[in-house]
Amino acid sequence: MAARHQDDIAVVTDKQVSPPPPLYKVLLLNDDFTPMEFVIHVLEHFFHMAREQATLVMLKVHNEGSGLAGVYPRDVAETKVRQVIDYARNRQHPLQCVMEENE
Ligand code: TYC
Repeated sequence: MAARHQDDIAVVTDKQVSPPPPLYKVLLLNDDFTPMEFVIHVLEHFFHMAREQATLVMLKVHNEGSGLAGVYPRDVAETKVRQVIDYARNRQHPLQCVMEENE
């Protein structure tokens, strides 16, 4: 940030206006083996959904193949994806979680 001094007053001459950082959708993908109750638990625990909303999202994934868990800056989205996959694998569930840029 550039500044000039006029009579001891700092003046910002070229304010940088940055575009907002890109956001990323975190999606859950359907599979034939992960229990529905486990998916609801993941949506409650990692995405802070109420049970009713978590149930609707789980059913959307089950019926349509994918569903939106949340929208976050890149680093948060990456962490969510890793946490969900680690959590599922540690419990022998094949649940898949992916991220894609929110256009
Ligand atoms: N299709 C799974 C079943 O019938 C349920 C399921 C829902 C799995 C959502 C994954 O992301 C998922 N048990």
